[in-house]
Amino acid sequence: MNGPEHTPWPPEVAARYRAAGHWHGRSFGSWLSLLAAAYPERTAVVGRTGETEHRWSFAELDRRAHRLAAGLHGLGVRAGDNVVLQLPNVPEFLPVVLALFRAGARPVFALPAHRDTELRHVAEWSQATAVLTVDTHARYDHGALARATADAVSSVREVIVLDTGAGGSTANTVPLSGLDAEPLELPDPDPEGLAFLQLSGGSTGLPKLIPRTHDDYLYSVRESARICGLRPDSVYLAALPVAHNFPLSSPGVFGALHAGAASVLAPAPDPATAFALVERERVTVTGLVPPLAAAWADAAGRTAHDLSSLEVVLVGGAKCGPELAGRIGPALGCRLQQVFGMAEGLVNYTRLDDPDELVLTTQGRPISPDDEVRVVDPDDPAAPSTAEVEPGRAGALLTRGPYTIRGYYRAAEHNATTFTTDGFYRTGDLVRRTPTGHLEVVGRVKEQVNRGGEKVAPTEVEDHLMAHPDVLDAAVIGVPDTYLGERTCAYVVPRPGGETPAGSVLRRFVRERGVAAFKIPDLIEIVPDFPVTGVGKTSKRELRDALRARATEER
Ligand code: J2J
Repeated sequence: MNGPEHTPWPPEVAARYRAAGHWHGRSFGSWLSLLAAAYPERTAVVGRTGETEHRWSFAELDRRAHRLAAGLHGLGVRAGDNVVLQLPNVPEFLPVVLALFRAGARPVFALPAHRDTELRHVAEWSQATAVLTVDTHARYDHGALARATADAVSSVREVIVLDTGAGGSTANTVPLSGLDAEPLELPDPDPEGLAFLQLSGGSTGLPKLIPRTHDDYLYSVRESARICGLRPDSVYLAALPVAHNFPLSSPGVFGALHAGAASVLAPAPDPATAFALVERERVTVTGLVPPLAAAWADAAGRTAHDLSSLEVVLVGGAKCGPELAGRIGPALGCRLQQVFGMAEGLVNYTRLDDPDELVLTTQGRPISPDDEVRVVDPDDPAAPSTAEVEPGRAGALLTRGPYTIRGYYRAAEHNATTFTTDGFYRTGDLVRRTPTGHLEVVGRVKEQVNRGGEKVAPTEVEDHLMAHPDVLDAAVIGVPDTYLGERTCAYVVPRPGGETPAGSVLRRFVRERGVAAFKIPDLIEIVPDFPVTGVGKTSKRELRDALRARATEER
């Protein structure tokens, strides 16, 4: 844990982004105040907390965010504090996040799937002073998880829990409902300062923290709302976990707020739950990962629900191939918009007026004319931004621009290899660029498995497996899967002379170490040695390449 919290853009570049009108010099708090003044009576958020249905107007959201900011301040939450946030799709998510922004505190966006190891890691890395969570969600006691995190990480002073009536541990925690106080005049945070920390999908070990500023993020939110055609009478359905960058900002709940539109928070993304909400709330736009889009397309033909309000469905997070892309629009009676984004910044969208050919075969083009994109030599992990491949050839995607970070949070060493010396972010994605500037994602150069949008870092899972006393070595790779696109396969070499652990034992072992369920290997192959000849003393990376080649050959 070293290096700066956030690597600012060089002053002359920042000046250019301001002059171009990308950065408005406005904080999230003052943005919300403007929205509340412009659309006081319009519905901002609809959702359910336990058995209670909420429908809050912009004015009500603003009021709640003000009162909660004062309550957080009263509890000792101060400007510059990091607060780990783990909330499912409940309406409180929005006032909580906006209140933290107003208090100058920075939410660290954990996902509901995260467990002990992830929460502890992000709390430690961010030196969080509080954890804010829900009592119980999907039968899991998040209050207990947050309390355990606080007990393990000495910087965490408070655990704040949203009571949904679902029960769970609340000992030594503060109820969120108690943080309701008369609004205070709090200093407006610096718009060019850190607003929040997103979690990276991660390719080496545990997630990195992504520092985003008010100015840079709000630029991407405004432009996303425009590119996705949001209007005050749009209705956005947050089907995916709302803390993720995609449903948060592409165009997401923030894009909807910016447009004066309503956000409906779905407790789960399955067709039965989501279709009922689409019908009841007349949802016009949503965002899905490819496996969900496929499930929705299949279910649409059988449903009795009226989906006719749907205008646009965004699909991204993982590659949506032309076959699936071609089915979505006709099945759901709407326009498909592909989105290829990343929490580090760059977001690409196909445009609503793009020809079908581009919408079906590409993942879109960048939001901003000032997004700089380079497609460089994929075989050189240290390729400079000048090492561009010939036009139309596939290469590694590098990018910099007005909403792409210049460095991860306190990660100087990692930053030295993940960013070029001239400030380009090495996305790790393999892309081809069309003459129109659209990008087609054709693969990856980074070590990551993309399980239908959920990102798994092989080294992280290997480390968990190797913590088992009977495991000598482990290598995790992605193998093709019709539903998820990819799933994880762990090759495990048992320790000589020890027991040979069964796959089910190892899966339970990894689960009990406290990791998000999507990281538990889908397949485990116990092998006497790595089934690779000609690979002697070699790097894990080469080993994984060889295993992947073999797995592909065997199919
Ligand atoms: C192929 N790979 C894709 C796509 C993301 C909008 C949408 C998604 C994310 C996201 C996001 C892909 N085709 N259409 O933040 O704002 C893979 C790439 C990328 C990584 C980023 C948003 N869309 N990917 O998925 O930070 O490998 O963000 O680098 O979770 O997902 O993952 P993440």
